[in-house]
Amino acid sequence: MSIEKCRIIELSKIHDVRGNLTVVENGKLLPYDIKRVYYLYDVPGGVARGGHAHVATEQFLVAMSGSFDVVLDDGFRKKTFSLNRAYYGLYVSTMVWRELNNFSSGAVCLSLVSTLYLEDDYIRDYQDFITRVRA
Ligand code: T46
Repeated sequence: MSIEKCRIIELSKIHDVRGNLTVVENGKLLPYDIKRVYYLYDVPGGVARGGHAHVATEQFLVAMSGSFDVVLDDGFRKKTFSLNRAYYGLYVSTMVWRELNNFSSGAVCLSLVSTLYLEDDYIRDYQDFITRVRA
């Protein structure tokens, strides 16, 4: 899958004197049905997460708090996205290697996922990934 499919998606921001509210509804904005939600938090400074690709899973990553970078690689091109607001996120398509790094203190990464958890969906070996995407 090409890295071109991966993109920032803006969410609504409903603002009033009490603060902001952002909503994500299934069937709207994201190009898949949300089947799972997980979040990364208390990530120690200097640590990277990810380091794999997914065969069938699509995800939408949001910096709910703080900031971090997402480095995407489709086997031909690499692109880095910096996430630091709760009202937009990064859509990550299938067969894209991702690494998350540069986590700020207090960063929380929310992920809205198209599949239930299945370890068989992960490609955790980079050479295996390159072989598959270049085949
Ligand atoms: C991704 C990046 C951004 C589960 O049991 N259920 C789950 O839904 C998930 C996501 C993980 N796990 C278990 C599997 C491992 O034993 O939690 C442990 C840590 O998972 P992992 O090493 O895959 O964590 P990350 O941060 O490297 O990757 C995660 C997601 O797995 C991945 O899809 O894109 O966050």
